[in-house]
Amino acid sequence: MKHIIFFVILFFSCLFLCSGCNTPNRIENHETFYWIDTDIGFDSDDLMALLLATEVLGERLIGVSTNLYDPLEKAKMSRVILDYAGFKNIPVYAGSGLEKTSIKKFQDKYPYWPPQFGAPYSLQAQSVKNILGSLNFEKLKVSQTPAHEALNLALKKNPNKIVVIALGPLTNIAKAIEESPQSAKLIKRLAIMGGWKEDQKGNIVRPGYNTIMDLTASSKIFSNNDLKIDLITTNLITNDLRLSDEDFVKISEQDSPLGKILKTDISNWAIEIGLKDKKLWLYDPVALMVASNNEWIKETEPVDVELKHYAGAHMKNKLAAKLIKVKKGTGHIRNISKINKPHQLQKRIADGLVKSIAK
Ligand SMILES: [Ca+2]
Repeated sequence: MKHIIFFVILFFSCLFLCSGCNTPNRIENHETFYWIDTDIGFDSDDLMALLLATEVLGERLIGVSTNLYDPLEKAKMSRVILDYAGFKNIPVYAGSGLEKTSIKKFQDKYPYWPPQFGAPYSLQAQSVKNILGSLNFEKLKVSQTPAHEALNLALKKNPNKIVVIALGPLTNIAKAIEESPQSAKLIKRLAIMGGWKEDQKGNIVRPGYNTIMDLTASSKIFSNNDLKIDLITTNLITNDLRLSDEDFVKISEQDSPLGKILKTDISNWAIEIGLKDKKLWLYDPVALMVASNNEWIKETEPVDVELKHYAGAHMKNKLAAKLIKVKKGTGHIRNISKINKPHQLQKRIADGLVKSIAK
C-alpha cells in the first residue's frame, strides 16, 4: 500500500513539475543577446517594448538604434528610459531617418505614408521632456557612432549570438547589411514586426506599415537568403493582445518618472489615433516577447515576400496591395502564424510593464 501511495505522489509531482515546464516564461538561452531597432516616439507600443525589454532581457539587450523621423530625438528618448530603468550601460545609437523637416520632404522620402496623416507626430517625446525639462533633454548625449556601424561591430564581436528585433522601418538594418554583407549571416535571427495585413478570408490587403515606410530597405531584407527572418504580422495582434482598462489603471498608479512617461505617452497616442479608451494594441511588445522566447510561438509557415514600388499607393488606399506579393508554403522566411496562449502573453506583458515602471 505504501508503495502505491509513493507512486501516486510521484506521478502527481511529475505532472505538476511538467506543467511548470510548459509555462512559456523561459528566455531562449543565456548565450543570446538582443538588439532593438525602434521608431520610438511615434506609436506608444515602442516605448512599451523598450520598458518591457528592461524587465525581460535586462543586460542581454546590448544595443538600441532608432529610425524614421527625428532619429536623434528618438535616441535621446530611449536613453532616458534606459537610464531611469537602471541600464546606463546599454548603448543607444541614432540611426538613419529624417531630422525635423517639412511634410513635403517627409512625403518625398516616405511616399507610402498616407498624405491624410499630415506631418508625422512628434508629441510623444514630450512625455520625456515633461519629466526632464526641455533643456536637459536637448543636452542629453547618445553614442556618436552611426547605428548601422554599431550594429555591424556588435555582430562581428558576437557572431550568431544576436537576435535583432526590428520594431520600425528596416532602414538601419538594410544599411548595415549593404555596408557589410556578411552581417546577414552573423545575425542569429531577425525578428520583424511588420509583414502584411489579411482580410477575414486570408487575402492580403496591404503590407504592414513598417514594411512599406522604407520599401527599398524592406525589399533588400526580405530577398536576402542569408538572413534568418521571423515575421510577426499585424494579423497576430488580435483583441486578446490589447492593453486593458485595468492595466492602464495599474500603470497610472505608478508615480515614478517612468510611470509618468508611460501614462502620458499612452494617453497622447490614444488621443492621436482617436481611441476613447486606452486599449492600445500591443504590437511591438508582442514582437519583443515572441523574439526572445520561442515558446510563445504556436504555428509557423514558410513564406516568400516580394515587394515592388507602385506610384500612388499608400497604406490607406486600395493600391497598397500592389506593393506586396506573398508566396505561402515555401520560402526562407518564417512567418509566425499563430501565438501560443495569447491571454497569458497579454498578462505577462502587462505585468512586465507595471514592474518595469516601478523604478
Ligand atoms: Ca514601432
